[in-house]
Amino acid sequence: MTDDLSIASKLPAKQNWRRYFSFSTDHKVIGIQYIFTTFIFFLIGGLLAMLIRAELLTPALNVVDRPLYNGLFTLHGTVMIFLWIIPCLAGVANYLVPLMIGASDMGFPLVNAIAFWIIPPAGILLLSSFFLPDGTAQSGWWSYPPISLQTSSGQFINGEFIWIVSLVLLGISSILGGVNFVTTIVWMRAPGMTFFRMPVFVWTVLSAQILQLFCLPSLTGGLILLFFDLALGTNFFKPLENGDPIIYQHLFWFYSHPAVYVMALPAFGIFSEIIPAFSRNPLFGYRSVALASFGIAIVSAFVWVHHMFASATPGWMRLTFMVSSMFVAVFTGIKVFAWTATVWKGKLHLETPMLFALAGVVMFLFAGITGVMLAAVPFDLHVNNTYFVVGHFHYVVYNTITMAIFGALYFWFPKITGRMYAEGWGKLHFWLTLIGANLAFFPMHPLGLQGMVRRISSYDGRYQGWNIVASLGAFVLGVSVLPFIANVVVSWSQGIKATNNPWHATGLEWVTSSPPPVENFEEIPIVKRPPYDYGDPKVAVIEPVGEEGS
Ligand code: HEM
Ligand SMILES: [Cu+2]
Repeated sequence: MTDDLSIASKLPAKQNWRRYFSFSTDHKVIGIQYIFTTFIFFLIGGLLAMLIRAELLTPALNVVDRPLYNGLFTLHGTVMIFLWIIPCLAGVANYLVPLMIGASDMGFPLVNAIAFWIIPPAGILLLSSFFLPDGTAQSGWWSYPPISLQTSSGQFINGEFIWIVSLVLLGISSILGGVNFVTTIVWMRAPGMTFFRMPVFVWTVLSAQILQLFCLPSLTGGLILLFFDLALGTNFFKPLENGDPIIYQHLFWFYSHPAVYVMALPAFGIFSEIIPAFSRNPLFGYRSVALASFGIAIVSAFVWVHHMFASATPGWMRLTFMVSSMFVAVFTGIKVFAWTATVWKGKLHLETPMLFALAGVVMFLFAGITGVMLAAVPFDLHVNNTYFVVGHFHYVVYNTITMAIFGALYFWFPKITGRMYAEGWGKLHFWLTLIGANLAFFPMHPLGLQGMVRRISSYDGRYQGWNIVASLGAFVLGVSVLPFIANVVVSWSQGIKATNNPWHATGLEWVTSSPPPVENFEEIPIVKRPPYDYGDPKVAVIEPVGEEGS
């Protein structure tokens, strides 16, 4: 394999770990800052989950007290969604999008840095509420009024106040990021990089970020009104004062359902890059997969009421949103079909990124089936607020999206660090994750069907069997990150040097050096053909400046 190209002759900036702790406007540094920071929050969110699972190992309340248990699940959910998955994928996209479209950086590098630097203080602020005398917010990650507006003593709730402020800050960060991604993808593509020559990952980021820009203001607006009710004595959502708490649910889910696809679309993009590379086969149905991203984004903006079937929703609304929700399956089905067809005709190489991607797709299928079940109103009314729902969404957020993130981190590790990771440790990480995740989250489905309600710290003894399995699985998941951390730390400093394109993958990021130089490419490449058509991007995609127009 000789991947050395003249285009990559510019040496990467001196590898100095200190720059990752400084204020930089290089999208690659910012991407790594995002990934590193959010991974710390992932570990913290995971620690909260371990405490939850320790409490649920036995039916009685014996590890924490009730208010603390409420705080644990509230902050676990909030941290995992708003400080792990959404910003971590923003970090992966930050690193990759400019490279993939042949740009030297993001459109607004300074805004990019500001969007990142909002996250650490917002996260620390949120977690600091554990040290308040009356504890953290306790009303779950939705923060529904009127519960979020009450304490046992009826006083002003500091934890809830902090929760709202940090969520608004994180929302501002996401909006800044969204503006930047959309601008960059629309305006900064290299000459010849038409929309239908972009890698599918870029399509998924574009659709996810447009969706985010469209929907996030609704949540931010809702949170500000909630803040007014909490701190300034207004009555928007207080039922006893003629307010309407259901309006909050609409404002909340108008963003928070699409948020699932802000997270899932880039994960689908990652699958669409990894699976062809390790099948040595172009992605089947590129155009359909690319366009299905927009299909998913559009449909998922109109399904939010499926979270409110049990909130005294009128019949016509239930019916409409049941039907629209099922449409999501059409577009995700297109993608699953394309990945299957790519693997079907391909020559499989089962290295760690591919294992994570394949397992992620299979478990997404399972999550999709339980999702369609939940979209059916009669079924949803039956299992609403039970562990069936918790099981369903952890198959999405962990077994699909977190798996995709790990796949991405292994896949682009050589590009990011210039070194190979250790395959054995990667496989160990994969198997521990696969076993742990299924042990932890599968049992939640039978538990929910049997009637175990979510957000309870003690439960009826007949539920204990499956709960022991789930807790053991959670502890396996806790251990599973250790080989990953060891692998990253050791391989980053001592791994075998990586070539420009160790996986024979397509896409402009594999044409430049590993790691890429400061402005990504020696000169901005001119794109002649879509990379997914060919096995070797350096031959197919790039032609030197001056030969355009043939
Ligand atoms: C280490 C692996 C994880 C374990 C063992 C775990 C476990 C749990 C459990 C047992 C609950 C239910 C608590 C209750 O209702 O009393 C829960 C809730 C939740 N989890 Fe996880 N989880 C994990 C990872 C994740 C990840 C990666 C996400 C990403 C988004 C996530 C998001 C949530 C959310 C949103 C809730 C709902 C919180 C609420 O009810 O307000 N979890 N988790
Ligand atoms: Cu939803």
